[in-house]
Amino acid sequence: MLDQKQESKLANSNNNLSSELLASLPEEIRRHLYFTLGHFSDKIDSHYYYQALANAIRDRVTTHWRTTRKRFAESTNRKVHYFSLEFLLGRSLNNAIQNLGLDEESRRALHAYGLKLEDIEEAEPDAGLGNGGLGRLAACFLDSCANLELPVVGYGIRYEFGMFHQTIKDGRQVEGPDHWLRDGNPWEIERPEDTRTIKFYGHTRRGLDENGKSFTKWVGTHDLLAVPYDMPIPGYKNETVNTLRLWKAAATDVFNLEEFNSGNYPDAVVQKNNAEQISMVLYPNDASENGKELRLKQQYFLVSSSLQDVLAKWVEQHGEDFTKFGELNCFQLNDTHPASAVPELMRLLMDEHGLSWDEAWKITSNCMAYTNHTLLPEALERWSVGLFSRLLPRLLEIIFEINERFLADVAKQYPGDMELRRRVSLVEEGDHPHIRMAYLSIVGSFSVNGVAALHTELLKSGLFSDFYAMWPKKFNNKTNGVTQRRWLSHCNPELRDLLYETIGTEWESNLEQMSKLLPLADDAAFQAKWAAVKLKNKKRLADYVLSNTGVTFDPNAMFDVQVKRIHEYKRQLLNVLHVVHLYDRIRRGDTSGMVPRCVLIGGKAAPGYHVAKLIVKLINNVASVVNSDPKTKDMLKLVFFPNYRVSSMEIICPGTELSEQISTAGKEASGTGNMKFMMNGALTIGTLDGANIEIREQAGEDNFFLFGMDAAGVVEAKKSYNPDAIIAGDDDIRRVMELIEGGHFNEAEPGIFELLTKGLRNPQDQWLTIGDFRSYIDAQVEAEAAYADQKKWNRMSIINSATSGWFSSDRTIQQYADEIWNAKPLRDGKA
Ligand code: GL9
Repeated sequence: MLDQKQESKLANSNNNLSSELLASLPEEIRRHLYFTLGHFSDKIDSHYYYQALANAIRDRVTTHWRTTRKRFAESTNRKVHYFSLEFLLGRSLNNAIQNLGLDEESRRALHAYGLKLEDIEEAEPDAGLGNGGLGRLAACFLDSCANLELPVVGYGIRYEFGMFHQTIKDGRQVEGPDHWLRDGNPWEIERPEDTRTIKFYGHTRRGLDENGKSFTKWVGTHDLLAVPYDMPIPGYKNETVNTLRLWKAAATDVFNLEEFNSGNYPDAVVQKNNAEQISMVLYPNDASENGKELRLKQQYFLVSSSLQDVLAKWVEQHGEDFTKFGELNCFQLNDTHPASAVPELMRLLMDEHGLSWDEAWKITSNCMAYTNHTLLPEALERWSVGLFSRLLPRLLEIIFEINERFLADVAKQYPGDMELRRRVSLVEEGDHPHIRMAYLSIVGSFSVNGVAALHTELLKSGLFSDFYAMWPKKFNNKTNGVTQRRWLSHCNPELRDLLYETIGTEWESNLEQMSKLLPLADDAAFQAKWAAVKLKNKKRLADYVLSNTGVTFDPNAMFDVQVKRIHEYKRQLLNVLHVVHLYDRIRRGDTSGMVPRCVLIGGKAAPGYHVAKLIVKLINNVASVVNSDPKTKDMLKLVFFPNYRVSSMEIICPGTELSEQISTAGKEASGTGNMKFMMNGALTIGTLDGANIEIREQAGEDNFFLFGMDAAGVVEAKKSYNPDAIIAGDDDIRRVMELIEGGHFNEAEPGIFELLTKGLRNPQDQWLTIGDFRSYIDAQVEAEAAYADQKKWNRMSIINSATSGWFSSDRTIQQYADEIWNAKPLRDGKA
């Protein structure tokens, strides 16, 4: 034990520690190689050098991290807690180097060892703690919050296994584990002192305490521990470092001593394993839930540990006075996954801190805000009442009471409307009643937002119309955005340098500056530089495709890309149909107006999503036929890019010329890949869906290849949809269907694609793929005509980048801060 004097001396010396005390980067790398990693050999091993450099860079983050935390703790600004089951961070090393402005220094330091920064970066595994758009959005948001110096903490789960690793065997997806933590993670710091206890199962007990006050207790529970690991989120050259806190599950006692002493060693360890299971693996479902108990446990685990964390810090500062808690805290719920935050905050305030229902409700409903990310009805989370009552009995009681009080209000506002009460009830009645998590989120929040203009309108007029009628002011739109630091500067250094030379550097923290390119759209000299950058990026992508698939892409062909989760509504199938159409034209010698084209499709299918996996197989089969046919060789290539992830998008996106955003209108809430492509100068071929609409508005309709029905048209068309008639009446489409149905792409495995072709011909086909096919073919012809005129294409490409300013997540986050959070930066101006 230290005495007081020693303690204060130590604290003082800690205060004096700062990055200035660190040696030069090459020396720090050497020190970490030797002392931190015990790497004594002279052999150059990129794993050790990655670890050493990452540690050295992290040391340089530490001082700003500490000052930001201090500023955060002492600030009286409203604090925001971003709750998300997913943070799809990708790699951290380059991000930190870039945001700290240490690029040159790092390069020089590695050069001394004969190493290149790019090669060392490759040794870092992606942090794949998310499925797709929703998880990557959370990561872009954290970056923008740090850039804007907002007091925002991310809260999530430290999954031992991230998004599965995808390989392709005989054209089919095979899933493998993603053990991203195997070699250690230099970007996290364990904080055992902030460990929290989480309860499950048990029952509630009511009674009077010694003062005669009634209490409710959740007892007889199985408890486990939540141990936090913090990751630094550096802002862009502003000395701010925010925090992402990820929870790991652990057993309360590593060993059950009784079992252990009675000689039953294996049983003693079982408890530990059961507890740790909760943070073991990310659920790989895209936009659909499967009601698994473990998933609900994960959700509650995140919510309870994070809320306890925030409350504990509040009590440290303010004691048990919660009057201002709602005003000074805000919880942003990333979809309904963390929706149990509503009843859990109620529980903690009432059962643990002695507040009344009314006091607790006033606080809770004033600090929760909910973002909806999907319109697909099958994606709306519902949890069975039976499961809830077993796992979280006290929370269920609270949900029932929220519902009772809510329905009583509805009855007052709309007397006699029983049908309305049934529709809006938080409990879906039936043989197996369920809790509607979206409704719980709406009732418990002061703000509900969609993620693109169309999406929010559709929420208001459709899915949530009853709630919109009750509380119109709760609803608002926040169109998604992406961070230009990762999705332009970092991933496209060639374009970054051209932008530096042409319009300066301000766009890195204010993307609206990109509009300075507009006057140059027709400038021949600038166009030449623009085209040269694209060509370099296409060569880099072609190398990447070759080394990952063995297929050669010709950098002079048009690079046509669709990367995203494989899902019927995203219509990768429509893309394949078009490739088959081009293949058919080439074979028939009908190539007039056609430009050579390389098509890349990538993405993961949820392991249990049979149709999506079959689409992957079709893409691969079509690719192998097309790529091995001598007739199509110079005109058409198709690849399925395996294991699509954040770090592959960083190479794919800059090399893309045509961005495929071809979902059935009204289904894609926003999309964010569409924005990354636009920033990097790709042109979009797309439907009037999600943020495509806003992309087209910004770029101008002449600079966007539009096709297909709009959302209203889709609703209308479903009434009399007849795909067979469309196929019979259009020779191009008929020939495409004949090739696929005739088994041309599956000679060795007859019949395997029947499910897909029958789906296309089904009048009930929700995705109207055949219905949009003709219009899609025509838009592709338009794109080819534009591509054939490279001057025109370059002009359109420059205009797309120049008008992408709106799609920075800095803009999105500024709107969240102003319009929902009422949050102010921790300090004004930059250092
Ligand atoms: C999604 C929507 O489908 C996207 O359109 C949207 O851009 C993102 C972010 O708001 O959210 N909702 C959703 O469940 N996913 C999305 O991408 N799915 C995955 O993240 C896999």
